[in-house]
Amino acid sequence: SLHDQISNCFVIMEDNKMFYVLFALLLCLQDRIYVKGQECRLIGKFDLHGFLESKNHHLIIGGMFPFHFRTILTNDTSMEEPKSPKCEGFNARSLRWARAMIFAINEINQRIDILPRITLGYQIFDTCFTISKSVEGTLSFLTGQNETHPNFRCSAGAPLAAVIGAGGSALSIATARILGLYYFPQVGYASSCSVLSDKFQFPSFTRTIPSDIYQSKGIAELVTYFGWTWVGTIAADDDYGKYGIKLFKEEVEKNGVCISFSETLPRIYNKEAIDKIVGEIRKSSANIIIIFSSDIDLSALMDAIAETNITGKTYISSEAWTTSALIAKPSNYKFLWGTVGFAVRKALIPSFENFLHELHPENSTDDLVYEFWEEAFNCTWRTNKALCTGNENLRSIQNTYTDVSELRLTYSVYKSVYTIANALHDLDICVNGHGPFPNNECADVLNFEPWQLMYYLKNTKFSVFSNESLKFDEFGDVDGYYDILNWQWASNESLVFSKIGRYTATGSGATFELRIDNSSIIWNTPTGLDYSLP
Ligand code: TCR
Repeated sequence: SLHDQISNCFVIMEDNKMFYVLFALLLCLQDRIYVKGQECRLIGKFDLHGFLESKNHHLIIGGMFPFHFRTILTNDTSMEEPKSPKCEGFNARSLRWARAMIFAINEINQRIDILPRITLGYQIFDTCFTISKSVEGTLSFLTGQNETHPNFRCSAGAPLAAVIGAGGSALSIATARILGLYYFPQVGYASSCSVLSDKFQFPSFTRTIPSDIYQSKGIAELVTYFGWTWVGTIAADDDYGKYGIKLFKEEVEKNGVCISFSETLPRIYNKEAIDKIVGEIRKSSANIIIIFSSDIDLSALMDAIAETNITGKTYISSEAWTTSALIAKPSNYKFLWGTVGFAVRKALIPSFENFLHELHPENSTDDLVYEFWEEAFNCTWRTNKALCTGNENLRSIQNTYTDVSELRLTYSVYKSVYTIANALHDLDICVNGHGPFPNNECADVLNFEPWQLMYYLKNTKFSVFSNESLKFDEFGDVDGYYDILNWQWASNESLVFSKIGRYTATGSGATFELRIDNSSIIWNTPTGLDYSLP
């Protein structure tokens, strides 16, 4: 009975076990509403948006991207059927990331040296930068249908090989807990939180972005290098912000650096909380402020600072906002110039710019591209006022989507696709009798189990654009490589991100190296380095 199942469940309530429990409960629930002789009923509907290309392909790669910034809060009355929330705030940067995934898949399908007999399709979902949507997407991937019932795999088209995503660490953690139960391969392109290296909790997670354990240490070394002893910190209220700042503090406190204030950004917009942080920045004599946050969570604070006259502070940025157009916008320049920040490896991806320009709503299966078009060209498809015609040209505008000057996370997405394709390739070229599985058997590329691909994913090694070779350590992590950038005036109305040094952590953190070219830095105070005790 339901009661027995629930009481059995609680005995094993721990970490991933908790998800087994949740699934058991879902199945219990299914039992409860299942009346013998009648059809199964759906107990809730998903509402997921994204891109799908699955026909005539052998395998599918799943992807998750934050095409929107948030879900719309609704007052839940429990008087009607629950509805999956709608999303708002279009995020053009992540549309570029998703296009990089599609671009890489197309490229691999054309190459004869990787998976020559296999073509890949994709299914991409919008996470709206929320955990709930990421979990919806994960369950959808696993069931192969827009249904909530786990433990079935009834995919209509080609089978799903692996999942890319889910974006922010908090989202990937939720996703990885579910996928981990099945040992289902997941490759993160943006989730840098150090806890994801824990293979006990996240056995099937690997990533192409380095763990923040390196970045936090790097920022701490930077602070020590410049002799700053009095700093403030601001963290996003998620795993990324909280762990990032925690590791940073642990590192600098060893070196006698003092923390003047430590603030947390509100998750949902809240004027009082923002004003309190602004007040703290103004009041404090610390002129160095370290901010660990995604650009999405940080933008409200920056908008609030822009309305004040606070200047003369130097901000140290974590990778997620160092080159973000959401933060690096003209209204913020007067107080953000001089910012010094970490950024992940950058690449030029040949032909990618043209591919971005090929996007058109009429060739797309989802409303997302219509929504993007309306924003990009400031027109609408619905009324007669400023009607979009479809003849608008992406080449005529400059926006976050078309900007290919700083392909960093975009490049990380590209590498995630290549990681999966190379693992699949290795699985495919296995010779029976020499394979890694019992009796030296191989797996069949058209019909393998998730854990079999996991074996290859962990062991794959390959190079990208001949100058970067990629391999994963036992924690599914890559080496840490960061550019250190400084926001400098290019003219009196534009800023450039100028490279002033780099930080590398290799051999799973066995060797570190910080290199800074002091003379190339432009500080936003006349005295520059003079930021010591109050
Ligand atoms: N890691 C963050 C999320 C994140 C992000 C970004 C979000 C990173 N970089 C750029 C938006 C834009 C790095 C996390 O949560 O792990």
